[in-house]
Amino acid sequence: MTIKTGGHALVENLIQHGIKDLFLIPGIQLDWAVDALRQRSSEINLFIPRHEQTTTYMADGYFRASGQIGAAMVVPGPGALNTGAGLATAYASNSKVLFVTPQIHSKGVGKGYGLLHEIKDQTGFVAGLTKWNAMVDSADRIASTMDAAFAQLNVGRPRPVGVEVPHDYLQASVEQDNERSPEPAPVPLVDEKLIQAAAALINSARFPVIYAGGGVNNSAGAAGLRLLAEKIGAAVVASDNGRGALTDRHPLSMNSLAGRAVFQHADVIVVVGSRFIDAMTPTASWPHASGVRFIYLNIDPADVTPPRMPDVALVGDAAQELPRLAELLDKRTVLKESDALAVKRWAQAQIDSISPQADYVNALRKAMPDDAIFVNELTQIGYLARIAFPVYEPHTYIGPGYQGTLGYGFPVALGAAVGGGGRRVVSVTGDGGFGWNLQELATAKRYELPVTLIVFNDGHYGNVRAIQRREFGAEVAVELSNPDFRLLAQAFGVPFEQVETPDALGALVKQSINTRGPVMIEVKIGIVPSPWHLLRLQPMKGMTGPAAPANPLNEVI
Ligand SMILES: Cc1ncc(C[n+]2csc(CCOP(=O)(O)OP(=O)(O)O)c2C)c(N)n1
Repeated sequence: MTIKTGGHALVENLIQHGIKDLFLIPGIQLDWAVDALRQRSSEINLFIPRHEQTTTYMADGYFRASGQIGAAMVVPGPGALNTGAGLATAYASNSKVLFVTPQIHSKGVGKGYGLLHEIKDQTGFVAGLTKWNAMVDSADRIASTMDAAFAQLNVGRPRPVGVEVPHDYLQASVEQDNERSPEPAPVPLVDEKLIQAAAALINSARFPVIYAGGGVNNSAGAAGLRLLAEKIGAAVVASDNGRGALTDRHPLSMNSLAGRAVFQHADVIVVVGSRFIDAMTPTASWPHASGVRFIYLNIDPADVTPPRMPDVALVGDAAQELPRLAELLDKRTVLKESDALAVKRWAQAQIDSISPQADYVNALRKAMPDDAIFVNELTQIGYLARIAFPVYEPHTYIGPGYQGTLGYGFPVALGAAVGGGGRRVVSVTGDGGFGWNLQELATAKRYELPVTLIVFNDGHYGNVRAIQRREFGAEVAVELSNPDFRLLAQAFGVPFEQVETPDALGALVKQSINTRGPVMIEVKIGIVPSPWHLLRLQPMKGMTGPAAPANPLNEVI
């Protein structure tokens, strides 16, 4: 069969690979692809946000809510550059994002003529933000290059992939590309001897503890994780990306603060699907001290290398390997349920001392059904929410990963709303971070996306201000001139409320759950206490607070 243009070949390929929703901003180099999309509009829905950065953010949110590939397409050069923060966040969060951008004319690439939207080394930019990238080298090879991109998306560690297509290829007539790439090979099983070595280490341990990262959610390893934890009755400590892999209703499921209490007694730590790297220093998240042995299970061989020092390194898929490991373990109860609950209460008491943040987080959790999606941000309530917001199902808690991208939350929430199958998405943000994407109120309204947007307004880049005051005793460059948020929401046709208490916020969020379309809530807030000494397995340098109460496990282990 002859396909008319490269644009048709591209769109045909997206449809063949199951892409049903596409986040797109058009422009001249994409015209032939976009017209092909128009012709196939009953098969692919187009979402057209108001800034190119939102295309990759939405694709990321779409993947995180649905587990399905999120696809984004923009023009080259400045258009592609605009998507950078979204791609970086998707990369840091292990999201399957397909990024497609044209190139300038194939005969001009790399020549520096200054063709429309030309930038030096666009391919280097795409390569730097993806796990795999390719530039289509002839119009007839659009489909096979896209096949290769999908093969990469569907195997190994989930991360964005990028394809560049010179725009003349999209306009050219092309033959059906018969040289199609083969399906990806499944991830091989870990050698049985290594699984046995890991099992022997766990069986001989006095107090093994499990640490679960985003890899467990990504590989649908939740069932295997639960099997492993329940077989030996060991605590499961979740990283930010790993939240929800084991429901927080489970007595053994712990946040990183509770994790401190169990890690202090651990002699074997099983790290599953996590980079396990401290946020600010190039060291492991917990010291490889003498007397503590480590087992790492990760799909990416790079993540079992130094500074981690595995006693046993398993390179494989958590979903495949966790049941194999659980099978070889002796049934026992490492941590009694009553002791696990005592640890959780110990952590909760410290969380509850951070007011009003804890009250806001509690109000949100109470107002949201288990399957609603919470998109966290870098804001005062959001920091505490990393440990204070209980997560009950995989894929219902979204954070920015190690990228810590201010402003990512609202646009990612919009994508999560598209991919979430009608579930409500609650997006919290500071007034500073919201400023990155005010214009996307238009996108929320246009597609009537089920997003409850909560803006905590303290008139400042509050976290930066808090650090400046602590470190330097003075503040600079942190004051904001905000619009009147009520008028802003009205201008976009988005329903708006303003509140000043946790109870009032909870009531509005609850009411919003069954509302159609977006709702915006502004919460007026002042200076609040720092929660930082409570975050992470080991608090960041300089983040001190009141001494923690005695570890309840000291008495019983
Ligand atoms: C892309 C990006 N730019 C800048 C920062 C640095 N940063 C971290 S928090 C913050 C201030 C956030 O202010 P706001 O959104 O108002 O939240 P608040 O702390 O006031 O609650 C800034 C500028 C960042 N993390 N990411």
